[in-house]
Amino acid sequence: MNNPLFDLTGRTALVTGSSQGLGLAMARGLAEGGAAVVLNGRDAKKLAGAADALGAEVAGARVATAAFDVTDGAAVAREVARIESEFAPIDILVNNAGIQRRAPLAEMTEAQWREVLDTNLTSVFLVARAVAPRMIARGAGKIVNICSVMSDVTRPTIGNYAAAKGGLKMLTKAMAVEWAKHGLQCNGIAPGYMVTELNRPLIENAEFNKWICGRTPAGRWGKPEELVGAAVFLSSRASDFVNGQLLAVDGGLLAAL
Ligand code: GCO
Repeated sequence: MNNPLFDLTGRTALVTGSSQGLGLAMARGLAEGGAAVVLNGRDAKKLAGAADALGAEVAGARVATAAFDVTDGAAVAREVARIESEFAPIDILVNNAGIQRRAPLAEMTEAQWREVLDTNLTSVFLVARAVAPRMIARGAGKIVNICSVMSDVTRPTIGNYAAAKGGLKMLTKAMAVEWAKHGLQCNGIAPGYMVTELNRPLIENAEFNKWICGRTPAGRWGKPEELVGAAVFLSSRASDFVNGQLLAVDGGLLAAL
């Protein structure tokens, strides 16, 4: 018997950056948990394909798509209003959209810096600023920010990404301390090294792959679906008194020297 604390039936989740990878895996998990899901990405065709696949995989799933650029404040405001009027009020917001532009800091271009900070950090402010007032008016809402182990540690060539994810850890706490009194719970998930398109160059690099499998106590890369448990927990009534926390799903990486 499933514990009703984790039941998402009747709730609607918007997951940004969910046409593939971690976002799509979490959207699929939330749908399996009973939520209606709105997939987001910039490519409407890719989104439609992901929505069709998810609808075929999860019996009875309610799936919609919203193609917009999470770094475009006007588009974000317009699309959030459309989702709420045409589909359903957003009960769960998973801010997952993220990119990598790897380069040594001393050689990093301004564009590489700004693109990563805009997509991985500023976008979360823009989307939450559009969604949170509506959740506040309803006296309830769940915001789950996909941070990273790079919110706390880093390695060479990802200084822009680490700065953004470090900032996202603190933005998550800022949301919690301002919005908890309105019935919102704002928390983060910190994935470790997961098998995604964004990491394909690393996985295919034998030396880097060996290092990660040695650096991670579980001795392996994580699978996107291994984030679903944390996403369902932080999206459900089971986390109604949890706020401003980061839940690492990293195979023990952050626990190890
Ligand atoms: C890298 C990786 C990392 C991880 C991610 C884990 O270049 O080292 O892309 O950034 O994938 O941060 O959450």
